[in-house]
Amino acid sequence: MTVAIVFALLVVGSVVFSLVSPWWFTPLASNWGTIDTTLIITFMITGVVFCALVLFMAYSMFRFRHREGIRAGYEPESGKLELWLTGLTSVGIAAMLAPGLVVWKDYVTVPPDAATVEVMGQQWGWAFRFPGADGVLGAVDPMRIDADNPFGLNPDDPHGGDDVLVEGGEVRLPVGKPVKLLLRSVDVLHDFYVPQFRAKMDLVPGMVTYFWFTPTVTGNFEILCAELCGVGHSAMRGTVVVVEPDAHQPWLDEYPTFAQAVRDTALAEAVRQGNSMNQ
Ligand SMILES: [Cu+2]
Repeated sequence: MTVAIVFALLVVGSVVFSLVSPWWFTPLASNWGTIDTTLIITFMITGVVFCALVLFMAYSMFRFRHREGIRAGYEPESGKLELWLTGLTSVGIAAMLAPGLVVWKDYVTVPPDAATVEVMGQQWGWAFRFPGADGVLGAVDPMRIDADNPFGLNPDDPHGGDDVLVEGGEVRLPVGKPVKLLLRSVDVLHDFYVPQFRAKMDLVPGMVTYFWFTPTVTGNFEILCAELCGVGHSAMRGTVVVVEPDAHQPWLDEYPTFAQAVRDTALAEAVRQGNSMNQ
């Protein structure tokens, strides 16, 4: 009897907690409201099933509690009950999965006008590459990655020279413009996640993954790595700053293109050699 009351109170407490809890989704800042909808549908269905099952257990504990002289009947099979339970479970599972299929189709269908930005993850930070004036990202090769060429760009590819390299963990994106993020990892599995955008995707060494979204709110949003990637995992953070469209290009212009970065490196080397000759 006591356990039955505890079970019933557990249900009441869970429902009350869900209704008054201050912990809920962060405010949405992208087009992916449908992802919230699918999560809420799942939350509702699992919540109703949780309440029904636990209340049923409480009822059974009370209704069929031990009483002198009463023996339990043994009924291992009930075709009718199994049919009902199988049917209801199937409907519940389908109701949880079907909306996700619709949203997933949108998630993997990139709008043709989406801008392309590359995100590069490595233990434990983020870097970004914009395709530059030609709109095409230059070819890369992991074997070329070194201190002077952190993105591993192939200097022979004419598309790479105007690529804009953004290091330092902060990237700015224009509000209202769809963007396709191409994700690659230098070392291990990472996962690019901005909670307010809802969208996320793994970075897998050896391949380029992607997802797209449209930022809908200006402001600063924290990038988290959502894949345990080593001792510095929790420090693998960055910032997406969503700005008005006019403010984006001036910001991008502050960063060097690959051609400039190469020239700067060569210049630095020349200066260094010149200094040592003067000494
Ligand atoms: Cu990581």
